Amino acid sequence: MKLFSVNLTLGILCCLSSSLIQAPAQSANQLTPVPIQAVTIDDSFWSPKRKIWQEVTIPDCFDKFEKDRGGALNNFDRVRDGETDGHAGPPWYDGLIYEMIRGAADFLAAQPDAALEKRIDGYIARIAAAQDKDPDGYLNTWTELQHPDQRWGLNGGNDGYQHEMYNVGALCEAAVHYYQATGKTSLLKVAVKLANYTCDQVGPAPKFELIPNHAIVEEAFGNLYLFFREHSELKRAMPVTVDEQRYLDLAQYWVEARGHERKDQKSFGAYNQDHQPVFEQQTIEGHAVRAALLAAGVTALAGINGRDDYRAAAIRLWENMNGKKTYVTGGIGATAEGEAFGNNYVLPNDGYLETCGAVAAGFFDRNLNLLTGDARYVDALERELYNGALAGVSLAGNSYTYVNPLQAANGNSRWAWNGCPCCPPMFLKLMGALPGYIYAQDKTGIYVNLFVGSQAKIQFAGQTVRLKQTTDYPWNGDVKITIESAKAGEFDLHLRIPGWCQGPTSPDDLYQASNRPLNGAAHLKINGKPVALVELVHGYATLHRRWQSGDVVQLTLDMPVQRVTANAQVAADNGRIALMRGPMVYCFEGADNGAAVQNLILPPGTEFTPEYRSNLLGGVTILRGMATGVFRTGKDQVNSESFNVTATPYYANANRGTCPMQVWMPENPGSIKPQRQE
Ligand code: FUB
Ligand code: ZN
Repeated sequence: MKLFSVNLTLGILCCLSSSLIQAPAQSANQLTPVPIQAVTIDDSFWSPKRKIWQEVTIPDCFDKFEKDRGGALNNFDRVRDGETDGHAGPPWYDGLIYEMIRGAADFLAAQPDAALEKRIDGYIARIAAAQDKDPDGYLNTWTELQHPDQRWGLNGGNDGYQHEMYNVGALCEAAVHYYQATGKTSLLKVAVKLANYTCDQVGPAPKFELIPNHAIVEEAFGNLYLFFREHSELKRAMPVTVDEQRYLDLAQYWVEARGHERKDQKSFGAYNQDHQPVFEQQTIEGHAVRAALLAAGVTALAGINGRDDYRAAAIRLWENMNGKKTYVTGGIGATAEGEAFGNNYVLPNDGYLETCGAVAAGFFDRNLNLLTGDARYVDALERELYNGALAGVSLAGNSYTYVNPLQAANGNSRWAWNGCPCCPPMFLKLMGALPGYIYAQDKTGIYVNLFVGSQAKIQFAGQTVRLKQTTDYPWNGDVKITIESAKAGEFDLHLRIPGWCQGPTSPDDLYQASNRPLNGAAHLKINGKPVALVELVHGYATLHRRWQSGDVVQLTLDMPVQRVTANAQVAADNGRIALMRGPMVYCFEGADNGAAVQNLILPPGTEFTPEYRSNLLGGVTILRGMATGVFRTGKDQVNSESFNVTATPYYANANRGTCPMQVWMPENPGSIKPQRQE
């Protein structure tokens, strides 16, 4: 356990008696999420963005899905009408529509929107009508229209491409989220019919021995199990018998059958995490989205079945991913070939980094925080939320990225639509879920995981605890939490102290801030009186007291501009630094710095000053400082000049046309090949 700071003065000692920061009596335990409906976000950073995503992005994506290549929604109508050809889009289009519904449902849960709900109800009616065409409740429009005799990739089908179990998983997620948002069971009825049919068909022999070609359904079936365990009254309303144990059994089969011979399916190899049994896999391999979603599923299942082999596998995969294969922005999946993880520490700055990868990693992080109660996983989630994933949608909300490199000599560009538009739905799923990620709870306490202005009503120990959080995070590290409980109550309040302000944790960390403060970077007050941060428990400062209505906790996280270096084994970043402030990773764009971005060096000791600009990029804190531009002026002549330069948050890159962009900057001229000055 890491000592954070010791700061005992006389005054502080007095208040320690009533607000003791405790060491844990037991190891970290599993956390329970606080549902979206219990949290209202009111935040200067997130609220305007969430409004754009709800009012612009969701309709934009649905409009584009409706029109794309004959219409993703029309696929359901074609099946309903008995057509036998003409599927629009790839086989995973059904899944992307379901993912859109899940994402939109979470936004609806936070902010009701009658027009959006009506639109989704219309889609659900078309989905249900397509399913009604099949006596078994099978529903996968690509297979039904193009290869009706090749369900599950059998009879010579292509189970690497068909995505049927992926589609089933996305449907189950959407159904549960739509019920939670609206109380409507329409999509749930479709989902259970298809889930039951899948359980009838797939599993250990004599059923078809098959695993999904793309993970998602492992966690989805685990959650469907939990959902019906907690809502047994809904089973009566379902059109088929619900035995939720079957969903859990099949989810576990899908994890445990990987890396083993299956009579009905050839191995997918490492591409689809099928090269070794999951519990033996030491490193995270293959297609990054599949791998992170599988690991998220293994984590979720560990929370349900309590099994150590699941838990250990999840932690092992995360350690490898986070410690050796994740970019400073949170991006994963370095190589375009197979959209895959590269080898340990191979993190080229012009890497692939699909938006879906950052989102999937965020889900994995979040599940591990719930499983272990450890804040380090929220540090990783936060990295995704403010950087790698957030970059995926333009500030206007209607154009998108598929890849998110950290260096683009000719600039990143955003597309209006893509042949594989998988990223916007994944983005909406993560950002839709945000209200439910801010807080968590266990039997004895409440956890403040994210610093987001919000009000929460948390059912805790027989009462409703009301919390109000106010903050200008991520631009400012002041966080105020007011307890607005109806009655006094004794409980722990756990505040995450982010890794970025704790100082280096180990020399092997993938990223370290060279000027990161070791001590005194976080300060606490309760009702105006300083409280010593003696030690952190699993990354949290734990405050135990009998809380009264009106109690105020103030957390101040110092936010110096930090020069971050990568582990020396990351060859791509040797001699380079990245700038961070708080959770935010910065980049240098041509829009501010001219085409000279690749010629800039930031010598050691260069100071950067934060300045908030309300009229830039929707309101951002920029970093201003001096850099040295190094240019070739003749065959062997190199000139250097000092420049005022501006760094902007990475997430906002590629919003001002296409221009060069770079995150990792050299510290000395030896690390670059100077270009000719234009
Ligand atoms: O296979 C479905 C989606 O398409 C994946 O998640 C993305 O990586 C893209 O390949
Ligand atoms: Zn994607």
